[in-house]
Amino acid sequence: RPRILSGMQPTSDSLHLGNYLGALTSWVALQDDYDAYYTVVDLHALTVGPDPTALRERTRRTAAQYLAAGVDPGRSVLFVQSHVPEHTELAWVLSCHTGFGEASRMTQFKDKSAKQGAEGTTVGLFTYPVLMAADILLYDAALVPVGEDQRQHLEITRDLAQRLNSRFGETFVVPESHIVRETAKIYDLQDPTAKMSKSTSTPNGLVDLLDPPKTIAKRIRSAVTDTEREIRFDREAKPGIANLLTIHSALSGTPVETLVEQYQGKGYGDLKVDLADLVVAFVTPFQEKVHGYLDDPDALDDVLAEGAEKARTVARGTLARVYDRIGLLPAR
Ligand code: AQP
Repeated sequence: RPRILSGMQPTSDSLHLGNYLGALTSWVALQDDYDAYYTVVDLHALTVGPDPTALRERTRRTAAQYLAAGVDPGRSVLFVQSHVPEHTELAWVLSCHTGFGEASRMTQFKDKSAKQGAEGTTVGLFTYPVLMAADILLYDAALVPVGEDQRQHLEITRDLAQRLNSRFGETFVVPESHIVRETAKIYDLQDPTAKMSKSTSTPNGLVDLLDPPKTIAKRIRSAVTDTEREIRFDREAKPGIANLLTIHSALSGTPVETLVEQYQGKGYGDLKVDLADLVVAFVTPFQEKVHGYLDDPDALDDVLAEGAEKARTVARGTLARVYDRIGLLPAR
């Protein structure tokens, strides 16, 4: 079976609906047909300067949310990035093949560093995409299920793989991104032209999966829409309604066109109330499962230890291959 890899940063107590619909649902769907590796990328999270206690807690919480969403450790390898030191070792090698200008052009770096200013921006944030490339290339992943915002980082990963392959002979599998068009970008409820984001959304724009259901319902009911009355899918003219229809369709499994027909003659309020019910019906059992996993941290840590063991076996093999190709003297 071809391999896939993906990960999320433990930078928040809860994943949001964008993380879930943009990436996590694909992870769950793909684990039958692929040899899947899913990781909590705690080393990436260091780029935001987290509080140590919060980071440790959020790492477990993120893993618990993968499990609650349906990532099955019997079929997929679930691990924490820092448990596999080969990620940072390969990242160093790749950084020596990444152009300074090339890394400077990454839009996520440009956006985040613009907000933080030159003094607040770390070298870690700058080399973030190189570490991400290492995460992927270490597992010979053929496919990487992510949301639209990661497309550019996937491109640089492919460029690096091809660059080293042409310099040193076949060394890496060149990965493809797997971006589901419909849910590639879930938007902020208060600003439906901006992506829903852990770090930049205002609280009311965000649907955190672990928020109290009442809060979630209220946020959906007060989502920004437009001054018309007609429910139709038009991303340009009606981004708020398009976002609500997208979320509804992804959670209910009803195609957007069918929803539009069903809501003919009804108002925005009807759509919002139904969607709030739908999201609450999803998050309620989800939250119960997450708390079940968090109530038994030993069992959770066992799952992660087993995953790290399996991941390291693959990672060691790839790193040895790379070190050999690039001419590092093997240690006796
Ligand atoms: N709004 C979104 N719609 C669809 N997919 C999304 N993803 C993130 N936001 C949306 C996808 O979720 C995964 C999380 O990756 P990450 O932890 O590296 O976070 P991120 O991409 O940086 O986005 P976040 O979670 O909102 O954090 P911020 O914006 O604070 O950095 C990825 O597959 C991503 O594409």
